[in-house]
Amino acid sequence: MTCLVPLLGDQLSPGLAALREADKADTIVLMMEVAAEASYVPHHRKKIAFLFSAMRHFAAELRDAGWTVDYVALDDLANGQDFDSEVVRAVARHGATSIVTVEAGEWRVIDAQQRWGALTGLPCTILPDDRFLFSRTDFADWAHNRKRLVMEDFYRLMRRHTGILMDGIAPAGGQWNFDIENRKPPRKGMTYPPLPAFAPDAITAAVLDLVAARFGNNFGELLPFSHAVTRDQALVALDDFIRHRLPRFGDYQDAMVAGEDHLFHSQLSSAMNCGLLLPLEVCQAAEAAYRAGTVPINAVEGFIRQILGWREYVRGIHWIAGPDYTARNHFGATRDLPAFYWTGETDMRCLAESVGATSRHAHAHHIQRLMVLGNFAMLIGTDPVQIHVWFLAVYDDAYEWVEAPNVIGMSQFADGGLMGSKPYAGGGAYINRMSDYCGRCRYNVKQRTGPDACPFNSLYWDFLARHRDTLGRNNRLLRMYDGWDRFDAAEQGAIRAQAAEFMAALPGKAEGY
Ligand code: FAD
Ligand code: DLZ
Ligand code: SF4
Repeated sequence: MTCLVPLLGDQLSPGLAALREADKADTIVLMMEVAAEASYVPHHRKKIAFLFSAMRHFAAELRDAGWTVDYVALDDLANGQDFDSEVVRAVARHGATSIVTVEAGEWRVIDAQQRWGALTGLPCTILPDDRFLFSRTDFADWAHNRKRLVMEDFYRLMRRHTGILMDGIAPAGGQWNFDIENRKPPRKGMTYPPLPAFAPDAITAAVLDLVAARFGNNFGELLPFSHAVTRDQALVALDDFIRHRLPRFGDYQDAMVAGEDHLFHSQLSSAMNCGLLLPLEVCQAAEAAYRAGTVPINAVEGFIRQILGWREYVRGIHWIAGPDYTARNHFGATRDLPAFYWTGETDMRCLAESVGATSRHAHAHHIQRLMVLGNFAMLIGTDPVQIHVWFLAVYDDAYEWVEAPNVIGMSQFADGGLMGSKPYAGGGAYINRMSDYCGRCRYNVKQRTGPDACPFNSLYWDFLARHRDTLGRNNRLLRMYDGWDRFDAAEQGAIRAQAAEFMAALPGKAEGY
């Protein structure tokens, strides 16, 4: 009896359900680098390198722990280059009699997993992915019959459910949420602790060569490469964050600073999303620092809310929304994604800085993603599928379960409000308040109209005016519509003309995308 355990690129956890249930003596773990996954969207080169290197290191660690691992590399001559053909080939190679796998984080890949039984004629068990803190079914039960899915309600449930940051039945620090103390703008002259850097070893060096040769034309800078690619390195990165950045995480959570790509963020999403770190241990490490008195409550609560609250919430939304979620288009938006999302060639400094960070690191922090890149795409009426593909391709932490709700739901409001109660639309004033971008921008953030006016300003008002039919009765937007109504007709006309002129001059799609 031989059991085949196909293990996917984002399942790099020693305690994965399929490994827990398996017997080393009669199990073959199958890991597959396949072109179909490396190219279903045009991934950033650093994302591919990160994942392949992490996969290869994980395979080596499994072997050291006594597992038999069959690792199919991308350039293996017989590689069929998709999951289905590799599973079929491995079954024949090893004379497997059953298949056990853990449910993937994307509908597309779950479809494949559901085919493996019929394709091979073997019993195929698909286990739930229990590395999360709330199961798919528990989330569906929570969501059932609720009029609105409010993240804050879910988050409080999760605090009680896990006991994290709880003093008995009361929230630690006497409050559930310390957001009011967070969101400070960046201070001039502030310094930011450097990130730990992990020098590529021989395994990573081979992957970097492979990616340079095979994906040379993909978006993004491959070098320098200093990602944590093993669990041990990811634990070092976690410890470094808790010591050096978590204490000020809350205060400057929403800040943006030119040339500073990390600020006080953890940069742990890529390690968590591929399984090198588990969300529970990350929350526990943060809580331990708070209990030891080295981290203030506003920081630790803000950080834990992102993981215990947002991360679990978006995953739940992804599963209840179903496979058609990424096709939603509440505003009927059709514009092509402007080429500068791939090239960074724009004189809007906020966008150029955010695309630049993305290109350098396959990473950008939350407010760059939400209030610059996502916001701009929504204001100009970008086709949600195109911006979804962009986000899925360019970030090293992007898998559909987490990317799609954030993009289709939170940033584009293309789901009409399943995920959030209002669109995250903002003008230049918000970006100016939270960043130092505007100072050296070619545009004037204070102006709404005229040749130097910040495009975000006219686009913001035009977006509200354009969608008054659908958004005008949203209670959370009434104040914004009051603001619009205070402009006289001439000013409204000038703002809308300015927006129309700007949008007409936007570049089209980047060549090849
Ligand atoms: P920190 O700021 O240090 O936050 C700590 C952790 O909280 C993160 O590592 C992450 O695991 C979690 N977290 C925070 N916010 C969210 C959120 N909204 N959803 C889920 N988890 C969250 N995150 C991804 O992991 N993958 C994505 O593909 C992704 N796409 C996004 C697209 C858009 C348009 C937006 C607005 C947000 C997206 N996010 C995504 C959420 C967030 O931007 C990233 O998790 C965060 O920037 C990762 O950097 P960090 O580890 O330094 O996070
Ligand atoms: C993102 C990605 C890439 C680039 N390549 C692979 C791969 O070659 N093999 C693999 O097992 N997984 C890869 N992944 C991750 C998957 O595309 C997919 O996103 C997740 O497995 C879905 O949960
Ligand atoms: Fe962005 Fe406008 Fe500020 Fe320029 S002025 S950086 S375009 S918000």
